[in-house]
Amino acid sequence: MPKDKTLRLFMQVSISMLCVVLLVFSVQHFFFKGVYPNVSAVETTGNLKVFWDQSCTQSVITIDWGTIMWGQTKQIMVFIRNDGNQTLYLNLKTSNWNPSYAYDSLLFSFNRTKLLVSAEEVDKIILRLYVSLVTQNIHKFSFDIIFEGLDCFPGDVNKDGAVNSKDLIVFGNAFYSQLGDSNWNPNADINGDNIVNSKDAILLGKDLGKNWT
Ligand SMILES: [Ca+2]
Ligand SMILES: [Ca+2]
Repeated sequence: MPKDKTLRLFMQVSISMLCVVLLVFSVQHFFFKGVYPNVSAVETTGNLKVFWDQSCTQSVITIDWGTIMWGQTKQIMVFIRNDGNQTLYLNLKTSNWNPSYAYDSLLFSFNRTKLLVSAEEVDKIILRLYVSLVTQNIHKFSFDIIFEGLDCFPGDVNKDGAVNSKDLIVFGNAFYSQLGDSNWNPNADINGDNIVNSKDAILLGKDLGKNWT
């Protein structure tokens, strides 16, 4: 084969390969542009713990949200466990947004409507991160997720997150009961002296009107 013909063939092959590379790069850039992989640190307080599995063998230390397209929502499933012997109020919040304005365009939420976590209870939570179309100037972000396990109000006798007339009814049913009685309710024994009496009523009264939700 003549030398100039070989050179021409080589040039044609090289240009073709360059075109393929450029095409692949363009397709990737067009279809996969969005916020880049990001990781959230996970913190817990109280007796609350977070795991990847329902058997609670793998603790969640960080959450990698991966690459998310603009206008999409990413969902990640975790499990929480109350390691204590008291019902906790779950307060799930975020902090340390970087850049700070990302907080306004990245919407973090979770699916759990029941905010109380019973002692030793394990429950599934779906965490969601929605990336709005106005985040196109954000290519890198980070934020922390904090699972707070807060103690319930002592006066919240029925453990529904609020201290109100419902607690007064439950408390009334257990009034003057002692440990072992048929109407004994440990939640009504607010001071923990194994009898439900006026001392507990006073403590309940101090919490009346308080509401976690
Ligand atoms: Ca209550
Ligand atoms: Ca008592």
